[in-house]
Amino acid sequence: MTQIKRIVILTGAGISAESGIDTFRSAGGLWEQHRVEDVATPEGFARNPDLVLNFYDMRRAALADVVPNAAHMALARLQREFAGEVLLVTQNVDDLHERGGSGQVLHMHGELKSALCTACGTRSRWEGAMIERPPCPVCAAPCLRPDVVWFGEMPYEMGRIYQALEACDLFVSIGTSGAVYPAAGFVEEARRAGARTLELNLEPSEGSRLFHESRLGKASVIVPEWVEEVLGG
Ligand code: BV8
Repeated sequence: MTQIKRIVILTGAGISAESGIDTFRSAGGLWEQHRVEDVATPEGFARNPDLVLNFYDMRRAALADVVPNAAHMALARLQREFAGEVLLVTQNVDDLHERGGSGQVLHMHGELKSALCTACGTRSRWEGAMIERPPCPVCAAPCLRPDVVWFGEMPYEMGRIYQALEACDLFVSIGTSGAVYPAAGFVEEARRAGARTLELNLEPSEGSRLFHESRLGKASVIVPEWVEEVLGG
């Protein structure tokens, strides 16, 4: 394999599944319990803010009951030990990559542990519930919403992500169904830039045929194996 210097990794809900966090599209997953339109769109939030605040309050509180798994730890090891550059982009809003030891994590769809003030636009670290309409830490307005990117909203740091995709030698997609854009299109950007593309997933994603290589299995097994390979351990 030619010398790999720059790796871009994209993770989705599948990497947190074995930690006990529901994915979106598996049976009984998050989207089966709620209609996307009701809980993950600005229109749903405007229509019924309590429903949405509760949905995210529950998911934020549930973070206390889960721990990172071997896949999160393996990616943190890769970031520590790989001689080249690693950009870890996640679609997940949980904090398991950070708790698994990853220093730099790019949450393109925001984070449960962040609050966005709809009055002053400030994003603040946030641990508690929002249902009681707590004051914004900066402007004190009772206007906090989950700092999560809903459907129809622009994901964060797209410029930085596309720059990294254009410059990478290897793009690895882990635990995502490839159902949501623009993340689902990253594999094509990487191929256009001449990068090798690898998918590590429990089952073939919607974009599987776009990857040079696709390995099927549980993230807690195949991600540490792949990291071991890359580090030449
Ligand atoms: C935007 C945060 C533009 C919220 C999320 C028609 C065509 C194309 C696009 C569109 C279209 N109509 C609308 C759009 C755009 C839309 C979109 O893509 N819709 C889809 C449904 C067609 N996208 C957007 O709206 C995005 N914004 O386009 O903005 C724009 C332009 C100008 C100006 C303004 C805006 C924003 C989308 C972000 C939505 N927010 N999450 C929250 O978390 O509550 S989406 C959410 O679902 C995730 O973040 C992720 O992105 C997405 C997919 O979820 P996955 O992570 O992949 O999880 P899933 O359950 O689907 O799959 C899990 C996978 O893991 C499976 O494959 C499974 O096999 C595997 N797995 C399970 N267990 C394991 C495992 N793998 C390994 N090991 C295991 N143990």
